[in-house]
Amino acid sequence: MARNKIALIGAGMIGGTLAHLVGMKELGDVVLFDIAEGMPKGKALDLAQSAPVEGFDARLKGTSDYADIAGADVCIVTAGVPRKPGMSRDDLLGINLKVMKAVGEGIKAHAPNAFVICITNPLDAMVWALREFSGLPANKVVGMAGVLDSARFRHFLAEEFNVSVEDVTAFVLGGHGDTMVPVVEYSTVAGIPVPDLIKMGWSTQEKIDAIVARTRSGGGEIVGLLGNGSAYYAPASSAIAMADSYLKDKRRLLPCAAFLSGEYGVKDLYVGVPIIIGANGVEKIVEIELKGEAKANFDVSVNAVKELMDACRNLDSSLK
Ligand code: A3D
Repeated sequence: MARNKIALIGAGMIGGTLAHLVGMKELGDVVLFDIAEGMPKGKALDLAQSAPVEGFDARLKGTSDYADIAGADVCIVTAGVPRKPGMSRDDLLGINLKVMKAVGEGIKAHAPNAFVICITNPLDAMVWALREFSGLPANKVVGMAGVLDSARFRHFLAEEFNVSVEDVTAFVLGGHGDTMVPVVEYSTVAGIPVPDLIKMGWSTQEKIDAIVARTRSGGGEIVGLLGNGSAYYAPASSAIAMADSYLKDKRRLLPCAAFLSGEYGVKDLYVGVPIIIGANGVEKIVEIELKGEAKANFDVSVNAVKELMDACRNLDSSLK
């Protein structure tokens, strides 16, 4: 049986980390694509030379030619520019929209059957534009944000409760921005909801509120500390979890930016919701009941995504 082929569009910090993870997990062969000359080839060679030490078999190829992504099963898109201190994700819109156009056309021409995972920010607008430019069906194009934001939430909750991260489940929904919605009621330790844990004296409402706020600004905290660029280890791990669920038809239920056609009362836009990822891509959009503050925050988040989409339309008249 032929190995899976995974094309990484953008071979920067996340792209390189993705390639290493694909190799270490033996998910398939890797094509690292970037407009930068030489760099993707250098990274591919370096990573290939880690294979004998780590004991994985994967072909790794660096390229600046879209023809090399032909027949890819999965494309993970990180092409574009990341944030610098003081920049919001939305500040990236103009530059990264042009990048999405080039990438969408490249995927359309060479890998139209791929499952596409977009990571480029501002995420919800970029994944929407990428789908428009690529013309792929909406079930085959998703955005990675919720898995990462939930992982941040899970990490902070595990620290607070002093339990294994493995036993903490959490959901962060809505757009990937300051308006994202960590849903406390659906976050648990081994099935025990966080509000019950507060009643049990494991934490206080104030501490959980502070964790929610820290989760919302979790990306910015790392941007500030790194001083140059944004997070890449956890974003790469998160996208790999999504690719793995698709390639192995695992049907994992993960929060991702998915195209909504009426679910959650929202039409024709991408926003973070729980979905099931299997062999057909997005197999199901799971509608959970959002109440009170979570619902209000979700609506704010949807409006923020709509504003970004309008900004994209103003910049590129081919977007409807
Ligand atoms: P970086 O290390 O700069 O890598 C981006 C790469 O894209 C560079 O190597 C560029 O040469 C390349 N590139 C630029 N234009 C093109 C093009 N037209 N075609 C192909 N390649 C191109 O950034 P990074 O890897 O740290 O981050 C990549 C993106 O992910 C940024 O937009 C970040 O803001 C975003 N990001 C999103 C999340 C989410 O949770 C959604 C988290 C972290 C980063």
